[in-house]
Amino acid sequence: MSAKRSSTASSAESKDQSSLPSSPKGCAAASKAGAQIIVDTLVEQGVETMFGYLGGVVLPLFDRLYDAPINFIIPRHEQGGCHMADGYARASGRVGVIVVTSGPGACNLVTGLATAMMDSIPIVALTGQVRTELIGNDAFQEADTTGITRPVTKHNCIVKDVKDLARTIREAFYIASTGRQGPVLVDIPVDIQVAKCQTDDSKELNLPGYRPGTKGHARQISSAAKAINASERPVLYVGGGVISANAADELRKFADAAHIPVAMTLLGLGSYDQKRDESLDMLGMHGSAYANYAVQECDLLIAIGARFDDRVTGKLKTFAPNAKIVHIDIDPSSISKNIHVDIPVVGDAKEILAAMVREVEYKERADWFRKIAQWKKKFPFKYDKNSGSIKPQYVIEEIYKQTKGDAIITTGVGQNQMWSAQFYKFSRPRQFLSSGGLGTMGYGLPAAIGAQVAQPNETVVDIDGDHSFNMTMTELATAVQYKLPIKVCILNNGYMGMVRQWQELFYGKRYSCSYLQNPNYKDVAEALGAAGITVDKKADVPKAVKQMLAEKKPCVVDFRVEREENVWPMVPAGASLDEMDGLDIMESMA
Ligand SMILES: Cc1ncc(C[n+]2csc(CCOP(=O)(O)OP(=O)(O)O)c2C)c(N)n1
Ligand SMILES: [Mg+2]
Repeated sequence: MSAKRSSTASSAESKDQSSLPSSPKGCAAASKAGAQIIVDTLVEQGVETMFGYLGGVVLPLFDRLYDAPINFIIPRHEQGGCHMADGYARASGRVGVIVVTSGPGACNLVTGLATAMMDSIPIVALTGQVRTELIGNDAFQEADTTGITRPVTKHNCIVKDVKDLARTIREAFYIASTGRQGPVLVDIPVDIQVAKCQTDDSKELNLPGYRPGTKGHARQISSAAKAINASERPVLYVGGGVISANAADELRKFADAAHIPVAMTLLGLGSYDQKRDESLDMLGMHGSAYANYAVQECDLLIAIGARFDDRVTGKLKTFAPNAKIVHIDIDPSSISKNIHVDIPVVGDAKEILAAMVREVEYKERADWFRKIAQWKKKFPFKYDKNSGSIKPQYVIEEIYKQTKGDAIITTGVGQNQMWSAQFYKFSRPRQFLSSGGLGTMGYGLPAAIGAQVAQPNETVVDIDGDHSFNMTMTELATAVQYKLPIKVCILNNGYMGMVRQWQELFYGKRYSCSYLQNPNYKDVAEALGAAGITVDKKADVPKAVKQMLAEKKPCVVDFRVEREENVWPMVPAGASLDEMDGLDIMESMA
């Protein structure tokens, strides 16, 4: 998988680069070209795998990658590559790296960067840029990459002097992976890649304005612990920040020590074992009734690494109306942003939970846990098991059963995503990879590829929607090329199902433009060199899942599921968390 086998440079483009100046003013003894400095700094940062796509102004860099000890994965579209870097980062906890060319290459990154930004995923994106002297001239394939990506990156910059290159890349890794993590983009004009300079081995960072704190304030930790000890009905509301902080162990110890039930956001799934009695599973718009009721009735809500997103809170005014709110977060700007917080604790969740566990007391809270058990019994996630058609929830349960709950799951966006969150029970962090904040259709397949690259020994299953899959399905060719045995389960309802559900419920069943004709996915899979299976009978589901799991090639299974199934429960947009639709429908099911 080295760049050696994959890179092909056109001689015309190569010639163009060779005419570039090689030693800028102000650089002492010329020793290393910028492109080599980039590669050496990536290796120094521990990069073993990266994703990216060729183009004129990154040819000097790709030439140096030819001999580099770095695995290189070439997607079929830069958006796919960025989601791969994102899936790699989420599955491994490391920084995902992507390199693309200027103009169209950089523009194609925008959706991937915004996806990573909204979900706080560490990515370093390197983009080629036209020669420094041409910037602003509307040169061929010039785009204002830093301007375009400023709102969708944690930080970005352009390197205008080769002497700054190594330090800038080190800083990019540092910024991406510390504090509230996120994507960082470094734009590198082609002349800077060619220019030679003595390297800067000092490894010193120059970031006076960026000092993310990690230790929570001791007094704030004590007041939070005091509030917990005084609480009769506490609930933990846990987000993706706990996974980013690698704090799942500390969370379990803390929840056990203080005896508090745990509700998770979509991105928080996996931070606490859902098989445990104290798990309330997911909260929010399509969360469990028991999580939502518990939040509405709690007297203390302890948010950790979560940001009070509207899909979680419903109507803000009536969210957790009886609760004092503790908010533990690394990002001070998220404190009291959407909702007033009574006790903020700013810092790293791992350290804060480890400190807080020493100050909390175990309390039985028998009435509270009894009430929760009743809600859990009365309102489990449910679907009609007696239906003759293939219910999408049944497919997910079967995948759960046959993977023994141990697969890495990625998703598209829509109903497929919500059912995956509801019906696959996650037990460990970095097991569920989904675009939560931006809600990017097309994320599932490339993210699965990135996850499989990061975790070659795990089973990686993309549970996808037909239309989500349509958006990036060309990446199946990437999975085939790199022999990545990912599984894709398309819950094929023919519809933009989640959109159709809203049209059914809120637009009088006027299904305006939410239906598209799909290709035969088995044929698509086979044409791209993968295995393909079509399932149109309920009885064939277990056999197909078994065959898929045994398949050595990438495998696509087209499950022709019930077309007009809905996701329940549902808190309509703008309603209070306890105003859930569909509970009666769920209760009436066997
Ligand atoms: C890139 C993008 N475009 C549009 C949307 C809006 N949207 C949200 S869900 C959805 C339908 C998804 O359809 P499908 O992938 O088939 O999933 P289903 O809901 O049927 O499971 C759409 C269009 C989106 N989230 N992302
Ligand atoms: Mg669909």
